[in-house]
Amino acid sequence: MDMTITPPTHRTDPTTIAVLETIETRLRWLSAWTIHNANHLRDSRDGLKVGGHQASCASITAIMTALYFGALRPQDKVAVKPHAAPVLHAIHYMLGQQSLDALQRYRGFGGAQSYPSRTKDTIPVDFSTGSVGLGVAITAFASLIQDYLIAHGEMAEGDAGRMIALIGDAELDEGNIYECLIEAYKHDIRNCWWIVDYNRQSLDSTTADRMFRRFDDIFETCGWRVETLKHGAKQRAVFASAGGQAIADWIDDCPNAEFAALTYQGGAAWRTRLIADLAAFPETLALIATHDDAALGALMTNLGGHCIATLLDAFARCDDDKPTLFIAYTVKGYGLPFAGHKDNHSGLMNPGQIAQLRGDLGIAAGEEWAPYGGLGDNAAASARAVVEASALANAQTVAAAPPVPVPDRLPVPDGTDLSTQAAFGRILLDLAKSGHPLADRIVTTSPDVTVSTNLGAFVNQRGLFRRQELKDVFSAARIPTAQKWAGHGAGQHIELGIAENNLFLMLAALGLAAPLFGTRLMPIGTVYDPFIARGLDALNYACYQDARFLLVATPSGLTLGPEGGAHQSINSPLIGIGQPGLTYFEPAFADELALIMGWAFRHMQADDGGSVYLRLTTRTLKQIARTDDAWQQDALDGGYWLKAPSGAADLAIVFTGAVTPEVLEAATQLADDLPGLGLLMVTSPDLLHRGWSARHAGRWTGANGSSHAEHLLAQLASHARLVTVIDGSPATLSWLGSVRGMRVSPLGIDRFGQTGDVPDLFRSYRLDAEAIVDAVAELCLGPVDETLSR
Ligand SMILES: Cc1ncc(C[n+]2csc(CCOP(=O)(O)OP(=O)(O)O)c2C)c(N)n1
Ligand SMILES: [Mg+2]
Repeated sequence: MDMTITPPTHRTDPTTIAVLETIETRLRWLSAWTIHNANHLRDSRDGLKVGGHQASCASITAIMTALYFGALRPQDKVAVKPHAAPVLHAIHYMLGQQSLDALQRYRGFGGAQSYPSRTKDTIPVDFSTGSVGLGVAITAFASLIQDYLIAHGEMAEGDAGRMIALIGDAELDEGNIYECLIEAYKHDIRNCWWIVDYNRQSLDSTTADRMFRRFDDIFETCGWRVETLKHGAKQRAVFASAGGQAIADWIDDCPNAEFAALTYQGGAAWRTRLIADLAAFPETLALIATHDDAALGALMTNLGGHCIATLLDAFARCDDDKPTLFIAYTVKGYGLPFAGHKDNHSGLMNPGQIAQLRGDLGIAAGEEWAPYGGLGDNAAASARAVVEASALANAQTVAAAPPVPVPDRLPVPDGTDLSTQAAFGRILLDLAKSGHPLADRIVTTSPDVTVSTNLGAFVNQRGLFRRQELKDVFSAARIPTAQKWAGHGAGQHIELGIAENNLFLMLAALGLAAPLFGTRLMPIGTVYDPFIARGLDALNYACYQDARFLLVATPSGLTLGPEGGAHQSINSPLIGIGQPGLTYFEPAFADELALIMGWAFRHMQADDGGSVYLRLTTRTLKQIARTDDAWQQDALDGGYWLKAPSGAADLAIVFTGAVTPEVLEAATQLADDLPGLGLLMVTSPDLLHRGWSARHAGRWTGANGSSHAEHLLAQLASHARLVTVIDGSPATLSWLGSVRGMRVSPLGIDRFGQTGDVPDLFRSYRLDAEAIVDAVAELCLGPVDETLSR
C-alpha cells in the first residue's frame, strides 16, 4: 500500500549540491580530527590504543550528508553503522547539539561514545549500534511497530516516519539480516530504508567478488526495491562521452581487491593500468589523456556513494513507503591517504598526514575544531544555513509517553495444582478478559512457540496483528481447533517465525515504542528457556539500549523431562544474573507469579526500571495456603522464608522454583531431627545478588543499608550451613554462602540433561529429596571426604 508522504526538503540544484559538498568535507575532517585528537593529542595514561575508524567514517560522509541534510524528515529515525559514530557526533556538533568537550573526550570516560548509544550519548541517538547487523534489523522491526501503532489508532498515518539503517557492507554477512528479511516480508513492512556503504571492505580485507549482484537478488526476492548507486555524476558524464563506455565496462569487470589497490596507489597507477588494459580503445586512451593524475584518480573513485547529486536523486526517487535497499558504492577511506588500502579499517593518519589533510582543506592550524573551519565567510554562512534548516535541527521531540495503568494486584488464578507456565497463561487471559487498560497495551510475540508457552488463550481473546485481514481458515471451515488464528489491525499478538534472534529484536523495537513513538507498549515475548541462548546478543542489544519488555522463558531445566537434553536449560539463570538491564525471577507458585508480573509491569515503566525475565516451568506444583501477605514484599525483593528457621537456626535449605516439592519432601523427612530447619524460597537469585553486590560497592560509594540477602540470612546463626537447590546451574545460589560466611552444599545441574521423567532425572542429577537430605546430613555431620571441609 502506498501512502502520501510529505515531500522531502532536499533540492538538487547545483548551488545546494555545492553547499552539501562543503558540509561533506567538514564531516570528513571533523570525524578524522576527533579520532586523531583522541589517539595522538590527548594524554594517554594507560598506553592503550584509543582507536576509532577514520576510513569507515570517510567512506560514508557523503551518504550521511545527503541523508541528514537532504532527504531526512523530522519524523524519521536512523541507525548509524557503529564505526561512523564520529560522523554522527560531527553532524550534531555542526548543529550545535554536541559539545566540543564531548568530542575532545571521544572514547574517553563520559565523552562521545565510540559507537552510537541511546543511553550513553548526550546527542539524540535513535538506535544504538555496535554489534554489527543488529542495528540494521531493528529498523525493520521498528517500522512494523510503527504500523502497529497506526493500526491501533495511537499514531496518525501522516506522522509515519521512515526507519533508516546506514550500514557497512560487511554487516550483510550477518545471518540476523536475512532472518529479519524473511520476517519483514511476511509482515509486509514499509517505510524502511537500508543504505549500504558498499566499500567492499570489511575489517580484514576486501570482500568477495562473487557477491556482486547477489544482494540485489536476495532483497528483490524479499519484496524490496533495490537502488544500486554505482557511479557518480562525473563518471556517468565521462562514460557517455566518446570512449567512455570502455571505462565503465572496465570498472564493472574489475575485482574488488584490484579496484581498492589502484585507489590506494592513485592517479599514476590508474593511468598505467587503464592504458595497458584499454590499449585496444584509442578513443578511450584519448579520453584518459585529458585527465591529469589527480583528475583521473578523482574520476575513477567518483562512485555513487560519494556523489551528493546521485544520492539525492536516488533518495528522491524512492519517496514512497516501499522498503528500499540502496547499494551505494564507496571507497573505504575516501579522501584520506589510506583510501582503498585493505588494512585501513583501524588505520589512523599520522600527524604528518593529518596536517597535510588540514592544509588541503584550507583549515588553519589552531582552527581544527571550528565547526565551519576552512570555509570562506560566504561558504560558511551557506553551510550553516543548510545545517540549521535541516530536519535534524528541527527534529520532532517525542513527547513523554503517559504511563500505562497497572492494577494494584493481578488476580491469582484458581486451582490447587498449577505450573507457573499454566498460571502465566491464565493471568494473561484474565487480564485480556478484564478490559483493564493495561491489557490494551500488552503486545505479545513469540518465535513459533505461542501455543506451547501458553500464550494461546490471550491470542484467542485479542487476535493476531495483521495490517491486512487474515482469515482463520480452520475456524471458518468449522474444523474444531483450540486456537483461533485470525489476524486484523486491532490484533495484539505479533506472530514470528522460529528464529529466536528476531524475538529479541522485536522486543527491542516494541520496548522502545515509548521513546521512539511516544506510546508505551507492554511487550511480552515467550520463548523456550534454552533458546534464549540463540538470541543472546540481540537480548543484550535490547537491554543495552534500555528497551523495556517482559521475557517469559518456559519450559526450563530438567523439568522438561521427556524433551531431553537438547531442550533442558542449565545456565540460563546465570544469564539472568549476569545480564544488565534485565531482572530475573523464577517463581514457584502462582501467587508469586501474579505478584511478580504486577511488579514487572511497573518496573517496565519506571525511570530507573528495566526489563524482566521470568523463568517458568510446565511442572505442576501443589499450591500452598497462605496465612498472611507478609511474604510478598520479601518475594519481590528476591526471596522469603517459606518456613523461618527456629531454635539453633543453624541450617537452611535455600531453593528456587520447580524443585520446591523435593525441598518440602526433604523437610518433612528431616522434621523430627531438625525441627528448626529453615526453608528459604529464592524468587530472584538475580535481585539477591545485585543487592548484595551493591551493598558491598556502597561501602566505597557512601551508600548504606543492608541487602535483602543479608537481611534474610540474618535469621540464621552465623555458623549456619546452607543447602542450595535449583533446576539449573548450582552457581546461581551457591554464592549465598559468602554473604555471611556460611558453608554451602550446592545442588543443581552442571552437565547436559537427558530424556526421562522427573523422578528419574531428579534422582540421577541429585535434585530429589534424598539428595537434599544427604546434603543436609553432610553439612551436619561433616563430609566423609575431608578435603571438602577445608
Ligand atoms: C557482531 C560483530 N562482530 C564483529 C565486530 C567487529 N567488527 C567491527 S567492524 C567490522 C567490519 C566492518 O566492515 P563494514 O561493515 O563493511 O564497515 P566499514 O567497511 O564501513 O567499516 C567488524 C568485523 C562487530 N563490531 N560486531
Ligand atoms: Mg565495508
